[in-house]
Amino acid sequence: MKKTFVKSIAFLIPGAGMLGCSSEPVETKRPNIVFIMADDHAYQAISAYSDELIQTPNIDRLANEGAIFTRATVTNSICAPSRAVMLTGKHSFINGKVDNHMPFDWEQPNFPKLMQANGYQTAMIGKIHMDGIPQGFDFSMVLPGQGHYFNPDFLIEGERIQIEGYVSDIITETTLDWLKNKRDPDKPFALLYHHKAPHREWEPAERHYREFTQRTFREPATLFDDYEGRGNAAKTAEMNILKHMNWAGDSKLYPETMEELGIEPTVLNPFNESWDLQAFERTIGRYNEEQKAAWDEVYGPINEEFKKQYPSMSEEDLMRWRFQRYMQDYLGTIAGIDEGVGQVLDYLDEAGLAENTIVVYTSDQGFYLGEHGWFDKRFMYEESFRTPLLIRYPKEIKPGTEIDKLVQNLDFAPTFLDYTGIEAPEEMQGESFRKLVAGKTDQWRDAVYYTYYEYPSVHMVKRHYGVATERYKLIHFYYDIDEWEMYDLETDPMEMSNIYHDTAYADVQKMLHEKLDSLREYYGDSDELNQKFLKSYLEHQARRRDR
Ligand code: SGN
Ligand code: CA
Repeated sequence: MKKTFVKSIAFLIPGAGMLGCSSEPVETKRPNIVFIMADDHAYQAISAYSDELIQTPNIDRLANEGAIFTRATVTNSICAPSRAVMLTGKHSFINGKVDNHMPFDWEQPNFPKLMQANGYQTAMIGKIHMDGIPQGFDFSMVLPGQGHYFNPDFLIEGERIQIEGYVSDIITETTLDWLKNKRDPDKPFALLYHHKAPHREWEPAERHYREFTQRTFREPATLFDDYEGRGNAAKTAEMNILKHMNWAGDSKLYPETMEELGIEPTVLNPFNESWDLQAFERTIGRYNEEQKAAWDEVYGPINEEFKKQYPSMSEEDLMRWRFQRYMQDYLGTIAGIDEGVGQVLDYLDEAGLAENTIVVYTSDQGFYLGEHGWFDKRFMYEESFRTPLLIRYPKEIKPGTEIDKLVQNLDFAPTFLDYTGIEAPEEMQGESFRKLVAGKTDQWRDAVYYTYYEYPSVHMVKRHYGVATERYKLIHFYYDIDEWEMYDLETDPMEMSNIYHDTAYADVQKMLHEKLDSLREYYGDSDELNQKFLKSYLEHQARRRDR
């Protein structure tokens, strides 16, 4: 594969700058779609949901001028599987992409392919996290795998190119360039604008880490959770900010600081993996001289201050310090996304496209910002089960709409197809929420189904599946454990106490078991399928370890 290094994105888009100024509105009948997805963006970090941590005025515009969903969830809270569900409208166990490691079959129908076949111009810019050239797009520029924050490589129709700069800015500039110069004004378009941020290891742009490292953020009530009252799945997960974060990559200690203080690199999971020191190399190690100097100027003094405090710090102090460090960097990366979203919305206004364009903002899943002492996702507990969802479409959605129904990422493909007047194939399992969000119906499903497979693996979250209604949740953890958990979100919104064995809830338990069974049957899931995926996962893992 040829590898090129460039300093500006203007070279990358074929025909860029050649169409001249195409600001006249496109075909007005069928709507355009700008589908914005971030990676690991917790709803707690969007001010339309909660303004305790950060202001996101541009993302909030979508809620103010359109709708906000307060209980949007995912079907499988992890990156690549979530994207596969989003594209195909099918549960993981049907589309086959059950975890980050299994290959994705690009041959199956997806909504961009269907739109392309029906006269739409389509583009995919940013993170997709799946091997193979994305199918269904007239133009694609994607990060290989997780991608890097600074000076990242991109795959442009198979060619690998390194671009100097900050990843969120490059993704936004490419998106604007596509809209301005590559878009065919005679066709409606579907544009997937997909950020890498705020994925671990949380590296903000220089202009933001200066600001955010000065701030102190509120701690969640469950930061010091001891996992009593729940089963072994929560107790054995490796997502604790104090115990399982890398000191170098995540908390931004220089390897020399660690050595000086005698801090051992973090070691994780039964395979005794540690990538603590390498994490520094693969993040800050990639910066050019100027970027590194700016980083040193801000993080150098943080390291110095930590060296002074460390000898007298208790475990509790360390947890607090690591939580603040985490928030400063995580939220700093979100500031970069919010600016990008603002630029894209401004362009839609200027070009006269806002009225006829559906703009969606979501994440591939939610994320823990210290709740239960955690970072990362994967669990069917609320913070990672839910995902932010905001949508603006002035023609159909009233400003300030709030929807608390149980929509899922499973519904994106059928919803977009519905808006564009294309029939969704029978095999798609989601439902269109077009009428719901337009206020034309309040009929909606009363329960959703969830599955999670990636275990044993990083963060050690056990395999599980479950059902959620508006009020209750029932989860079954299986494989090397056989435990049921049940929660009443009305009396226990933070999910601190498992009521599965509480006799006062016997009727609820029975009702949830029935719902779970019927949803598994309806969507085509079974214990046999779980066994099949487990077997291929363990084989795949054994092959990797043999190598
Ligand atoms: C990496 C991260 C994990 C994360 C997975 C999956 N570690 O392994 O914390 O859970 O990706 O994330 S890191 O130190 O390499 O960043 S996902 O968003 O792709 O599913
Ligand atoms: Ca993710």
